[in-house]
This record gives sequence, structure tokens and C-alpha cells, in this order.
Amino acid sequence: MAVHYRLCLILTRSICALDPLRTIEEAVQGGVDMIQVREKDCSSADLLAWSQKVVGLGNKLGVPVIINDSVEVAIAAKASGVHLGQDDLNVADARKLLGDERLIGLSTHDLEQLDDAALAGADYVGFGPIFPTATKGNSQGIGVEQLIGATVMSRLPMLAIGGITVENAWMLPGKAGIAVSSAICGSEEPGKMAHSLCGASLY
Ligand code: 3NM
Repeated sequence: MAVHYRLCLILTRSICALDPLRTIEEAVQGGVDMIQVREKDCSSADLLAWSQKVVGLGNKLGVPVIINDSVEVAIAAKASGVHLGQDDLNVADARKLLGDERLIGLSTHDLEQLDDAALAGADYVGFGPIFPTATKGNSQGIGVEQLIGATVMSRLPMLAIGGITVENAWMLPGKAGIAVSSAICGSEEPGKMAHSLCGASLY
């Protein structure tokens, strides 16, 4: 199913300026409408325990919680879905495990991957990194023009991702929602930051 979200918070505990659960609560009040749990360096047991907490809070706040990379943790934590990278389990196999009710997001980095994502049956795609970002291994940005081209051809809802801040969000095309990690996690006022990002983006 096609699902459109305006502002996804990619939550990593270690970069949160505040308590991570408080960051979520304030960010949702500020306009975040999807949470993605992204923890690259923790055990499966820790990821599951943390994901269960976030899913509990997400249910209370009425926002879907998506787990980065791990289909099994998404299922065990009763999350709303999973977000996969190009090197993770492929979308078709993840779909067999998750069923049609849960969301599958896929990270895409060029137009070919974007096209493949629709064929594979993803529900939405991330597209980026648009701007340079240290959050994903100091990646260079692919630029706003690529994103504009992608939104024209995409058959799936898109989240622009990578280095998005209040200062540059206005440059993004209104057809894409946005996904943000450090700008909100690193803020001592995540609610205000989320609100400003929503105001700055044209979505
Ligand atoms: N994925 P920040 S860019 C997790 O291009 C992630 O697929 C990307 O964090 C991709 O908002 C990225 O701090 C980093 O730049 C997003």
C-alpha cells in the first residue's frame, strides 16, 4: 500500500541531546509522523528491548514505528514495519515474512534503484543522501536536482534523506516528505526543530 509521511524521525540513541523517549514525544508534538529506530551498533537483544519501548510509545502517540534493517526484530517488537537498505534482505523475501499489513521502506540512491523498488513491492522509498551527511559515513550529497528528477518518475511515496536541516529543507520538492536524524536527535528542542522542519519543507 502507498503510504505518505511528511516527516520521519530516524532515531539513534547515541546522538540524542535529550533522553531519546523524550526526543520522540516532543518531536511528534512538533509534527513528526513516523519514527524509524536505527541502531547500528547494538546486540539483537538490546535492539529488540529498545524497539519494544519505542513501539509502545509510538502506539500511545499514534505514530508508526519502523525498524531499520531487522525484519525479525520488527516482527518480534510488533512494529509497523521495517526499513531496508540495498544490502539487506530483499523486499520480496521481507514481504513473505512481514505480510501485507506491515510497511516496507527501501533506501534508494539512484533512479534505477527507485524503479526497482516499485517493482519489488516496497511501500515507500528513502532517496538520498541529498546533502552531505556525517550520519551515513560522511557521504557526499547527490543533490536536489537528482531528487527532483526522482520525484517526477517515482511511483512510490518518497522521503528525501541525508543532511536535511531547517536551512536547506526549503530547497526540496514538495512531492517528497523528509527523513531526518541528526537535526532532530541532536536538538535540545526537538519539538521546535520538527515544527520548523515542517514549516520549511513544501510537502
Ligand atoms: N540514510 P542525517 S542518508 C540513514 O541516503 C541515512 O539512504 C541515507 O541522517 C541514505 O539527517 C542517512 O543526520 C543519514 O543526515 C540521515
